[in-house]
Amino acid sequence: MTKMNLKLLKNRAKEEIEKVKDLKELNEIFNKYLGKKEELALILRSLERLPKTKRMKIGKSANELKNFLKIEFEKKSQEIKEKIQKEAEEKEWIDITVPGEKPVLGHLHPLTIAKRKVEEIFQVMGFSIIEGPDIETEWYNFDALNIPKEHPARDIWDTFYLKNGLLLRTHTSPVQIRHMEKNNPPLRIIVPGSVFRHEATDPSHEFQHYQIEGLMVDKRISVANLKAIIGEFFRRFFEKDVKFRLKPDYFPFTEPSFDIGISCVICNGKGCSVCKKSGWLEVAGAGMVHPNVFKASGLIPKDWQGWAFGFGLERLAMLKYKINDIRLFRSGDLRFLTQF
Ligand code: FA5
Repeated sequence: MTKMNLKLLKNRAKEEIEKVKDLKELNEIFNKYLGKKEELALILRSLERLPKTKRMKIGKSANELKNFLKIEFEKKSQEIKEKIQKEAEEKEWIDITVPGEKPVLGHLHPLTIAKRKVEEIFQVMGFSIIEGPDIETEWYNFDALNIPKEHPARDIWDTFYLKNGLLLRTHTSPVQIRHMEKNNPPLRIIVPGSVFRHEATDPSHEFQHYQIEGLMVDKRISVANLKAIIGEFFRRFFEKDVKFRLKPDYFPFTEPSFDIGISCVICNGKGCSVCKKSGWLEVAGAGMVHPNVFKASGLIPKDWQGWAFGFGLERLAMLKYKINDIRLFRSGDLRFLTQF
């Protein structure tokens, strides 16, 4: 073994280390040169057989080479690791100044917004919110409301009958009876809920819509109370003074009965396509609770007076948001829904 051999070994190792591309390859070369049974180890072990002076000289050079190679391997290993990290950083680079993409969030349906507004207004005026079943008996939907079998009013409130004799309620008025059966006056309730009708659809009619029933019962309740509450409700719902009127109408469960109309909020009562040029829009039925309704609920008619109303929630929302076709509410059309 000569110094010359060590120099050749050093150059060969240097060259190979330089060419290395990854840590696996580097590890293989490390073992090749510095492994226990490999070239340099063998050289160091063979020194024992050399004369002392030569052994010292060659031994020193071999140890220097060993240290040199260790440093070279370490340098190369560091270089490869930095390269890997740099490449990863370049790949995963994030520009934290780029504006973020907003997640698409849903929002409340316009009918829910309107319903909550109505509920809030009546709650502030001391009304409780009561619910009743969508599937009703004929008794609650008709008979108890003074609409016996063969009464012509059953035709205008025709509905969907289930096979078991039950039906989908046509209005929220059955909840008047259900509530009065279980609660003694004085009463002040509103009843929001779905109702169903066997009816063709058009821009202002759906076969399913929401109603808000109102009921107030006490000792001395009159149409004046009805007018005052409704006037206050309109003012708060439309956030402006709204002209409204009670027009005589007929409902079997109220006497006298009215149609509640408001001055068209779209044309300010001048007459437009929405109000069919009349300047008025019918939004609810109402009246003084009929004695037969008290009787059917188990109350003595001469002891109590009360009024009731039934608003169409869609009609209210159409007027508030200036929507000209009721069918848009359940169309699922996002162009419509995202406006709210
Ligand atoms: C009734 O349903 C009565 N129960 C209202 C009532 C309650 C009267 C208490 C007296 C005392 P009517 O069928 O007119 O009445 O409906 C009431 C309101 O619901 C209407 O003024 C209208 O705003 C709305 N409405 C009625 N039919 C439809 C329909 N097909 N599509 C959308 N809204 C409707």
